[in-house]
Amino acid sequence: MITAYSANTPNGVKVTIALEALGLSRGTDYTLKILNLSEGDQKQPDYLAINPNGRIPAIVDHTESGNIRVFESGAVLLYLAEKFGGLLPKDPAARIEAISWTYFQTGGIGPNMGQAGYQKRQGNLAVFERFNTESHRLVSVMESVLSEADYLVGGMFSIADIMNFGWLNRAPSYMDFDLTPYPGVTAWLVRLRAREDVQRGLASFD
Ligand SMILES: N[C@@H](CCC(=O)N[C@@H](CS)C(=O)NCC(=O)O)C(=O)O
Repeated sequence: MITAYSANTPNGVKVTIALEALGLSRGTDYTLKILNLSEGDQKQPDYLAINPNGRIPAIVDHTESGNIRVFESGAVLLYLAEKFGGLLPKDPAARIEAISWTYFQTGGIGPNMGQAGYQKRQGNLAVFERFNTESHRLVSVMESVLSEADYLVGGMFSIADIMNFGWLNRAPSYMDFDLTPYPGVTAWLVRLRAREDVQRGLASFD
């Protein structure tokens, strides 16, 4: 049994989409605990014992030999993919490519889009522009792949897609990100949104 700690945010939806895509059922295979971020649930001592960084998502795997905590969305998805045997290509080169796109998201897309949206709302337009420009550069890197492929890696839906989908799906509303120059990324978003596991993962927070 897995307990997932999350919220309806670009990082939070990754874990519920992954759990659903791996065929796990809410209530039977996993429990979802939704944290109220504006109330500061993520900074409470009981949650800091699960994620010392005080952010969502995180999971606890209640195994026979004890509880295993996993924090940082990339680590969570990698753990789930390895444990349940899906969402990662078997071929070693494609597997590490999927992990590379996972780091690409946590080191690039996430921080830059997060800052762009925040600075826009604060009215710091020069700072927004800096993060917006870098976000566009990063999405153009995704476009270079997705203009010729349905998924980021190995012709299959993987953790690489889920990691980046969380942010790309929200970017237009979160930071007024214009997807028009990226038809491959736009088609990939449409493809992913049409999947039932993605829909179930997104609906977990309704
Ligand atoms: N690098 C982290 C980022 C996690 C993160 O920033 N989560 C946000 C929600 S999208 C959060 O918990 N914010 C609340 C806070 O910072 O107190 C990951 O990929 O898990």
